[in-house]
Amino acid sequence: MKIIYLLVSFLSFCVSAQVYNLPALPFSNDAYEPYIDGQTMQIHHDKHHAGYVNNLNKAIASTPMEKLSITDLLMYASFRSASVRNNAGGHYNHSLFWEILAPPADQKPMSKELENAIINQFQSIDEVMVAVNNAAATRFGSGWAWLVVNPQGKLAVYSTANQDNPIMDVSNERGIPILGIDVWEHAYYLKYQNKRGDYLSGIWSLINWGVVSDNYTAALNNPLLAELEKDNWLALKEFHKVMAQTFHPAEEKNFEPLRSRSGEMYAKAILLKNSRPPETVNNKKVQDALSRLEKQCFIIHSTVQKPSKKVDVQNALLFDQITKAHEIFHEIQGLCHD
Ligand code: MN3
Repeated sequence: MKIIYLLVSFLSFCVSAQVYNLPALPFSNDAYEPYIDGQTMQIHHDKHHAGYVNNLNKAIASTPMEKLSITDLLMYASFRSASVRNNAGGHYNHSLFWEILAPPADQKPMSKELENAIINQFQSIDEVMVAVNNAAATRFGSGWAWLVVNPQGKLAVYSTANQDNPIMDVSNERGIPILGIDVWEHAYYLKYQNKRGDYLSGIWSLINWGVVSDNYTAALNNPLLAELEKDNWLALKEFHKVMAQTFHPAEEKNFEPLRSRSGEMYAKAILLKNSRPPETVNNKKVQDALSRLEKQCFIIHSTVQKPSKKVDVQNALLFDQITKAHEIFHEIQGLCHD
């Protein structure tokens, strides 16, 4: 009995204490030389990546985020704390980076499927490497350069700052990364110092195109691509933020956020009405709901601006009005996810 109790408490300790784990490097630290030195690999993996994993676990501990997948944490990064955004990104990005690197003798060749796609879009393998290197070389400060599959199923090259990546809604360009190059100084400084270009020339000798090819096939078949397409409506997200930050306090009888931001909410409703929805949801039903939402936000803003001696009565009216706006908003969201 005691053993079972100990076992259960040990297991629950493991589950709650460590949601994400540091993946082991597939090769020894010095297997990546001369392109990346052993000490850099060791510090990069054992210290930097481990730090992202530990801080991510701390940031989500005892919150509903413990139950979300890493892609959920990334996709809605704009709604998360800086700590979740940076550390979930850091963990995801480095996990991908270790997967695609291998000493030349351990690499597998590129698939025909990926080769054809690259030649179709970039003319040659060399050209895609030039495009990624340009993105990496011109990234100011710390960040990443990416080869992604975008929501249209095409290859694209992007770069993002810090530990952001194209799965995140904070990135204007969305897609599933299949190759990522770390251009933080911690990735190369010991050996290359300020010569980012030399690091970028060397790193291609370590890219395992076989793994990148597997990532390409997996990305094309990943349902996340369709989610990214629908999620790529920035005006809807901008409106969602104001709505969430005014409606939820109002539900708790705090009308101050709504009273001070009704003008901003109305302005964002106008921008949303005039924005271009993703192709798959650009239909009459959605357009009609957008018009109703704009009118409803105008009504709310007019109520806020009216002088009123009976604040309780006006708050009750405002609550009815924002509840209606909130319903129309969710109707639009629902139409997006049918
Ligand atoms: Mn790094």
